Amino acid sequence: MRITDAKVIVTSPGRNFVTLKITTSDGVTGIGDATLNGRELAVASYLRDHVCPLLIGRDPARIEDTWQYLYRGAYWRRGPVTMTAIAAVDTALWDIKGKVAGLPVYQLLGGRSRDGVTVYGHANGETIPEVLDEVAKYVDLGYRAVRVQCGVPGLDATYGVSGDKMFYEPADARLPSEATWSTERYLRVVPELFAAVRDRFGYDLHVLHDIHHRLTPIEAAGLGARLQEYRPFWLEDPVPAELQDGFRLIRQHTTTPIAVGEVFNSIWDCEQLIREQLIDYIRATVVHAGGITHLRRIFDLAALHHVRTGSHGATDLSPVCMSAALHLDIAVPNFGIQEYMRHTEATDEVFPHGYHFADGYLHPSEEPGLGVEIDERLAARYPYEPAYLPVNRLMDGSMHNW
Ligand code: KDG
Ligand code: MG
Repeated sequence: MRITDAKVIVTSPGRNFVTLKITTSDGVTGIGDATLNGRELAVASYLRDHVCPLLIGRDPARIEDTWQYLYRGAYWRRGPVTMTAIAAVDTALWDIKGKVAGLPVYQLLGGRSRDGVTVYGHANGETIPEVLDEVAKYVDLGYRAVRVQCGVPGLDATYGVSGDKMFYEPADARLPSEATWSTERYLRVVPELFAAVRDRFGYDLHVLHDIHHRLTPIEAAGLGARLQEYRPFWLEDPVPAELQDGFRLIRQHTTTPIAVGEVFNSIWDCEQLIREQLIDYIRATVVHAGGITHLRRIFDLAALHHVRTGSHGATDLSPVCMSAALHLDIAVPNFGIQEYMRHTEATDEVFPHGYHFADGYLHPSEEPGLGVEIDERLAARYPYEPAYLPVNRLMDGSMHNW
């Protein structure tokens, strides 16, 4: 069997998605997510212009060899564009392998390690009482874990707080919108938020929070120490993670668990963080960290160092990525939790899939392969729409991290 076609499909059913579809000489098809929010067309071009021509005639069964070919063969290693493109090829090849074997991909990864994949949803609001009402909705839906984000008094817009509660979409403008940030104000409100959540919902619910790269290590250390009594499940992305050493400072001051990795694209972004046990959860994803093959390598390294998984699962990761993530989540020994932001109905129609939510868990599809397809006719009805993530400035106008 040989690869006969590799096609890039860009569609925007409410938001942009890039998908790679590979076809074999036996007529088997596989798909992989290649969406890089706000930079979608760079990956589409990398695939179309530099990867698809190399796939034609290759044996689709040779997943590891193809991964190494694209990684080593590019000469320019790593980076989000390259690794997202490699991920799409890798994911599509796992899909094909599962279909050829007649097995869901998780069976090829060693089979189930658990019955379901614990997921967390996003509860957010401008005010703390609004957040509490949102948490209640998730609890009613059966969620066992909820991320809480609230507006910061005095700031116009805050990361994680949205108008549409169920389908939060941060890439919301044709040019980047500008938000302002005050660490001092933020640090005042978060302990109040946690106190209120624990007061109303007790300690059985897992409560998570995303700092979205905005603090320095010592600020994050202080916040972790303050929140410890409310037992957060994790604090996510406390600081930008280019400087892996920075996390040591956080560790010296708090036992609040730390999660990081949604912007990582290779094992080298987290090698020190994992090896020195500076984090508790690794949030790298199938789509941005080199596919199932490379993410499993990261998860295996993590397992050796008591680090559990907690993959990113925002709306900009397509149902193809979510399907692939669930096959890994159900199989790996060190699974922790999976983020689950629901996609809109239009997105679900373009990407019909077999995974489903029940009682706080997601369950991967039992279909051979990944259990997700793309409806190309429908996809063609939603042309690409330029959309950027916001940028962030301090009160005095300096650029900050969004
Ligand atoms: O594209 C960026 C989003 O996926 C990101 O801002 C969402 O931080 C995020 C999260 O934890 O879901
Ligand atoms: Mg995040």
